[in-house]
Amino acid sequence: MAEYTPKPEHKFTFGLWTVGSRGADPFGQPVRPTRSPAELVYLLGEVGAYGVNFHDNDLIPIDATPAEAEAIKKAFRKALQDTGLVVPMATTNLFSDPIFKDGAFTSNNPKVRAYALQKTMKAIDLGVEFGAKIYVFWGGREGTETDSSKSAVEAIKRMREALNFLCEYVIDQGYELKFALEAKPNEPRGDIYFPTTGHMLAFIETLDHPEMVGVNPEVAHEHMAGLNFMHGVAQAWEAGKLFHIDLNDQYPGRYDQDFRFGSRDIKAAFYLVKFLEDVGYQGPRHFDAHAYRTEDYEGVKEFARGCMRTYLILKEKAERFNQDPEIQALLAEINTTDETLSPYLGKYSRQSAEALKHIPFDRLNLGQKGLLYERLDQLTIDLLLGVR
Ligand code: GCO
Ligand code: MN
Ligand code: MN
Repeated sequence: MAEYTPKPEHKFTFGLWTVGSRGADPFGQPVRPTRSPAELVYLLGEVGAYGVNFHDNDLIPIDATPAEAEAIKKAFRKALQDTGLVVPMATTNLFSDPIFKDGAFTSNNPKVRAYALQKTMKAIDLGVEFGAKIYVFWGGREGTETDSSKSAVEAIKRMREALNFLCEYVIDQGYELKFALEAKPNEPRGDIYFPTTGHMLAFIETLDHPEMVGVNPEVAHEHMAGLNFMHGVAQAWEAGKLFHIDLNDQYPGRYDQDFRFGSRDIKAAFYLVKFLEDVGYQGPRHFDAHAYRTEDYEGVKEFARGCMRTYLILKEKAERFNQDPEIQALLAEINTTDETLSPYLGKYSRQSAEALKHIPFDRLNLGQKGLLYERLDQLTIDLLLGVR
């Protein structure tokens, strides 16, 4: 039995805001004391993570003096050196400060939009200073409670303008940085623009530098919308746009739970891990989740270890699925080939279209044939439940 020990090659990362979450919620105060960014890096080093990500203000408080900022950066840098952790991704907090109460890049107020650009440029500089290669945009406040307040079309145009501006900034600075857009349907806004990964993928193609921009899909965000997360990830992958991924778990139809990866829907988590491993996704596996509010920092470590352990267990299960003779025999039987039909199933030609119109098909027989999926699914369940 494998040990499920996290190693650097697994690229397991956590945000400062994840293990640093103090457990506050809309109904209750923080339950855990503040830990400094450097202390959180040591915690992540202890549990075996590969990297740490941050929002500008997770590292440097929004009203820190230059001297305070330098001291924090120094301690953080030392913690990175001591632990060997890297910073693969950085992002901007464009949602906590009251100035962003009606959005940042999509705000109706040009002063707010300009400030959001300024804050993001500085945050990009900070991320790059620590080696970030991926820059995430999560528009937590880019939305509405009342649609009488804003034009939804104008909001899209403003978002495009901001991203085009920031792509040019990155190019102009000579940074080696890619953007990853993260969709979420709601929370904290009543409705957030670009609610799913699919919306983001369509939007990216309208940007001036689509090659610099991909997506950062998050399990919880697509589950909140009742969607199949892996399908969205597959579409992003197929489009060459899976730059980053946020792993956690979530019951559909509930508040934003940010549970430990794989703690809710093991089957969905399995298909996701299997997908990422089968296609050879090389990016970070970022756990954007936090420990239950019931926990102290020992519980936070259990939470972080659990995210990585579950991923590695599911990775092993995926390998077993791929090697299981009975499962593979069923798959071979399901995925039939028929050379005589290949001329019609590829690219269109007038000739093949005309010929296809005259091919006889045994429609009734094809419709009656059972497809073996019950057996296949039960074998998958047996495997996941450890009796296979
Ligand atoms: C959320 C989001 C955030 C973002 C983060 C990085 O639901 O709050 O998932 O955690 O991922 O701001 O951009
Ligand atoms: Mn989230
Ligand atoms: Mn996220």
